Amino acid sequence: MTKQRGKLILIEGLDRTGKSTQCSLLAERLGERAHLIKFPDRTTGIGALINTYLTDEAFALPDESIHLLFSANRWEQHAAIEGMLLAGQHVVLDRYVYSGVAYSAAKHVPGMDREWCYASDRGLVRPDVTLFLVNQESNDTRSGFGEERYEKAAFQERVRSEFHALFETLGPRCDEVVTVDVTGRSIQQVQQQVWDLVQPVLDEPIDSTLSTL
Ligand code: ADP
Ligand code: DGP
Ligand code: NA
Ligand code: NA
Repeated sequence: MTKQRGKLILIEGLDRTGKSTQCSLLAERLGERAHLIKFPDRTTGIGALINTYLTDEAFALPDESIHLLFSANRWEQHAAIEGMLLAGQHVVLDRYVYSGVAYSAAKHVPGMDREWCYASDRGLVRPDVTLFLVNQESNDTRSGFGEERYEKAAFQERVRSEFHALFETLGPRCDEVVTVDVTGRSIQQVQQQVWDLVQPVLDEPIDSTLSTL
């Protein structure tokens, strides 16, 4: 029997909903068969530019340009992700394509609609499951909120609407997007919920072909 490919597990959500916390805990629990990749990956040259854009409001770039840089940053890891999955490793992603579409489309720039924003990510590996963390309460009391460019309550509301609209337009693929309500839940409670959702996906038999976005 050929070796099962690994599964691509994505955690999405607004800023400070607990994505990074949950991704680390999940990767830790999955053990040595798992890799954690965070987007944006600020460690590359493109990532350094993105970091400057996010942390320095005075750093000006056209909205189209920064969108394509975020997308290019995901493409930088494409071959590595493919390789790990085909080698039987699981990959946990902290943000990915859906953040790309939701944050950029939320700017409401003429011409930058959801389709345009999605286009540059077409061909990336499709996640096997996406967990969308939602906090009904505002995240703005969570530590660190407000430090970066997009962390403003009004803009976050627009991103929230874009995420919902995007998941609705994905149609049947939406079966793979599961909303996780983190409101009033402790880190440990959310972690258990995440684990209960991910475990059945890990066990699902699947052929070695990777599908793409
Ligand atoms: P994100 O990656 O979504 O921006 P983080 O995982 O960095 O969010 O968490 C943001 C802050 O909220 C951190 O200080 C973290 O310790 C805290 N936090 C994460 N999950 C919870 C939770 N379930 N309840 C309370 N605080 C949390
Ligand atoms: P994080 O490091 O997870 O806090 O993410 C950095 C910020 O960048 C966060 O506000 C979400 C935003 N972001 C992530 N991906 C994209 C993208 O592809 N396009 C845009 N415009 N913003 C993104
Ligand atoms: Na952030
Ligand atoms: Na994070």
